[in-house]
Amino acid sequence: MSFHRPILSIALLGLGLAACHPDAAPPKPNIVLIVADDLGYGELGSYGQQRIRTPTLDRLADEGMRFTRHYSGSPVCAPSRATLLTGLHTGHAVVRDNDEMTERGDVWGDTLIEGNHPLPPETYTIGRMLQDAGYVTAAIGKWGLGGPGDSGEPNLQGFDHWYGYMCQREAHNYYPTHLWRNGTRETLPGNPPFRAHQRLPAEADPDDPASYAKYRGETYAMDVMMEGAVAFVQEHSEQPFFLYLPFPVPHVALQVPDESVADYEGQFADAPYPGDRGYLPNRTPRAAYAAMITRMDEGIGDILRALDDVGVAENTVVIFTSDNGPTFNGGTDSEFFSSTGGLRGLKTMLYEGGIRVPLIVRWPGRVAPGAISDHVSAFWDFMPTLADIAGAARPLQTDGLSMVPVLTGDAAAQSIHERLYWEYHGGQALVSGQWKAVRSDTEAPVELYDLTADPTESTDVSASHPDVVERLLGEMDSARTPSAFFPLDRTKAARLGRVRRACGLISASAREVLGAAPETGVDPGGPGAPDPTCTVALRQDADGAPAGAEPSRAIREAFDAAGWEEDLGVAADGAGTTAFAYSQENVRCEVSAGRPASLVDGEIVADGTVYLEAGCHTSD
Ligand SMILES: [Ca+2]
Repeated sequence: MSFHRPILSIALLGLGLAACHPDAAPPKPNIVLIVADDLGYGELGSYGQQRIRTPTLDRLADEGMRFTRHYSGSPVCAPSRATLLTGLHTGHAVVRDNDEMTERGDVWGDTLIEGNHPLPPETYTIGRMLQDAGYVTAAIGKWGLGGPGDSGEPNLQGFDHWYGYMCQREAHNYYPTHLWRNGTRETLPGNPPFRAHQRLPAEADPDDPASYAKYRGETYAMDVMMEGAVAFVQEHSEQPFFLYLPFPVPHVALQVPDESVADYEGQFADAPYPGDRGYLPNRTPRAAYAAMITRMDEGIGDILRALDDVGVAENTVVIFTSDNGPTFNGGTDSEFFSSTGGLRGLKTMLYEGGIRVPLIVRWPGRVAPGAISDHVSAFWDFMPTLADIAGAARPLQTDGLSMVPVLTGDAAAQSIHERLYWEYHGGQALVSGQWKAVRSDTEAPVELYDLTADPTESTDVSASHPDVVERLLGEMDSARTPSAFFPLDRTKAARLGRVRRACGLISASAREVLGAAPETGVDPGGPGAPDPTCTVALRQDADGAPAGAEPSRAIREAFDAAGWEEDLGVAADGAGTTAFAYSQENVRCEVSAGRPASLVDGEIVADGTVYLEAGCHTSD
């Protein structure tokens, strides 16, 4: 606790001991923060798991403190990471949902489109906070808060070193063609490109391992990220470091090297998963899922050994948690594994199973080994907690509370949250004392649960406590600020989504026929401008365009194929360019595209351009 240090120094001076301790402050602790992806509350041995082996993390719990009431930032990946890195809950965070930015084109099919909704420039992150406190910082894993070349890149958001998946969609395949090391795209050896969402062909034998050979490569992303984490520890033992490890497992697709599956094969009744619920087929889905977690556990063992080997383990805080609850698709079986530990709900839900996650903290000499705490905490507490651990300046704006008092055995001094708040995809949840209010939609009735008496949220007691419901509803309202990009109102969100997808149709055509990425812009609208709009623009030298390319024709074909109606009242200008408009339900897109006349009548001159300008908006 940094605020005790001056008092200690004065005491030492008074005893005449200062000369023996010229540097009274101990070296700043290193911090390793490991975040699993979709790992449930009940999926570690120390949290009651019976079928999946996690010996390293169980040892970590024995050597540290285990929390029984820790919450992730969101029931899905990107916003959870945003709350962790910025110390703001989803009522205040910039990123409040996964956002694939569909205005860019076929984001799920075109592998050249990477990245998710980016953190804005100059966001104050944990990484930046610890850089300012003298730490060297690294992030290795799945980022999810920006893409190549935009403001969300990890190196622009407080991390000196970065290695991993920039884009969440890419992380649906653990044998990706590439990972990013800082700003460089690094090819992974032996990983051919394939789609991360496929079904087993009808003619394939589901019991034959060879049927699944095409859903893997030679380089398993988790292995090289683990190696990167170990190397970072080995290379930075002389300076305080922050190693942020948002690992992409056990999120689907179910993919893990054979030798790890072999440790589980035959232990469970297992039926082949043909891929009918998303992601990739797997012959032994239960064994594969368990093996993914155990292999991660082994890799974490390698990192802990590296801390021992370079002699910094005693001065390193190791934290393990998960970004949201276990999932329901891709061949997983959360019921079989009791993945939520009996809690209600799964990933994407604001019930406890979607957001309550394991939290283990090992801090030698400060945290009592084997301790268990029911202190209520959440992802936005990491920023002030790490500030205290590192002796960094406290963040000016945070929804979090430092957990250092409870960690260091001074529970009486620990500040308690008056409330915890989440919003996601139109739903809201608020925990206040024993109560939890939750609703799936702002139009839906509020459900009320007494978490003390009913931790599995089995009985809605809203009818018998209307006063509590009224109070918590008011707190939900005051806990948040509006977000233009992530409106709580589902109708508004749907309108924005439709207009962005409409621009995506145009962008995809432009990419295909012109071979270049257009610039896209989105104005999400707001109180003063209620209609969301988006734009697509591209200008390029004719030399760079495919011969005979006609962007207008390609875009028209795309609209026709998607069942849009052309507005025949918009006339072509007849000068080598065309202007036209298409509508579908409440979305209208206006497009100008083509080549200037000097280019189409005869030859193409070198300084000519092809161009595309388009805009879409809702009209109700
Ligand atoms: Ca996740």
